[in-house]
Amino acid sequence: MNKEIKISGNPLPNMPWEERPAGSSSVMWRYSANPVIPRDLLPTSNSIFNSAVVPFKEGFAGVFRCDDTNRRMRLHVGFSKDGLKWDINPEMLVFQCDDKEIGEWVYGYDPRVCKIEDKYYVTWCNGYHGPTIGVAWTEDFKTFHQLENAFLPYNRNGVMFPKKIHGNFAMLSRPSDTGHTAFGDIFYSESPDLEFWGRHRHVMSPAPFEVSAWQCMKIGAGPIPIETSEGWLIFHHGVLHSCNGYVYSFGSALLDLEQPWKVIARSGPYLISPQKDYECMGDVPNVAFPCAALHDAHTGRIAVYYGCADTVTGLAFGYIPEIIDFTKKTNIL
Ligand code: BMA
Repeated sequence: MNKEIKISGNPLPNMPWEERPAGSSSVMWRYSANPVIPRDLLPTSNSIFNSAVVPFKEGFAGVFRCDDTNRRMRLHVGFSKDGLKWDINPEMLVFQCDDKEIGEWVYGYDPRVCKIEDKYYVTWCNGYHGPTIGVAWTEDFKTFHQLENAFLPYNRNGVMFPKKIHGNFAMLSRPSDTGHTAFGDIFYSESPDLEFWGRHRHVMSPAPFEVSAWQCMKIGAGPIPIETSEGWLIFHHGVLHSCNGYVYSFGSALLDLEQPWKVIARSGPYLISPQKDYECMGDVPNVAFPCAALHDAHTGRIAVYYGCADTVTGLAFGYIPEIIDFTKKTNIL
């Protein structure tokens, strides 16, 4: 492990962890007891996937995508002592909102949770005349205050940075169309107040097919970026359009610390692609879709939570310095 890389964040000795299996040389490896969250953890859940977790108090809290047995896409709050066994509230999350029109619930999916100073910000794909980015904050995971949607429809995969950049809140997003979008680049935006967003900058396009096919059709940011001395480490999903449909894998990239729309390096190979039964079989086969990560700044350990086949939630482990080395060594820029 490269000891010179500095990783910001607190020590997190109680995060979920398993060492790399003997004989494996993979940069990231799966939790041996995957899936960590089954589809039917709630009596009313069809599937629980593409969800967000953060350290909270002595343990962990999260906002989970739970599609119910009407197949309505909803968000639920959950808590865990160890990040593995989750207690998810059977009642859906209801946001408080001063503006009736914005606060009217239509659907919500693919949440991210980002801690900035003393608040936890939730961003999610929010139904408002099509998908756009909903934004809310909480301090206690009980009351959630919904703000204005960040962007016009259509947009998805809104991922905030864990600190202000140039004094502004910052977010990655992926402008799209009404659904199952066949294109998509990652963009960067800033806001002084979480209401007005601007200074939009282009970050990354899909890769050329002959260079890195797993990310050649569309891409989107996943977990909250991690600040390191080598740049912001991000994990992004990428999509390949096969003769049998879309295949979702994920890889990594490093963004400039001061100008995060500038990409320093981007992995050619994927880190995780759908290969296990629970990633290849389910409501949407062949999907590995990361939305959150826990990391221990002291040891460099990281645990990525990813949706599997739009049905269950999996965990994959790695060491941040090794992932950074991999990103640089396989850089396709
Ligand atoms: C994307 C989103 C994700 C989903 C993926 C695969 O467009 O809808 O929620 O995991 O498709 O179905």
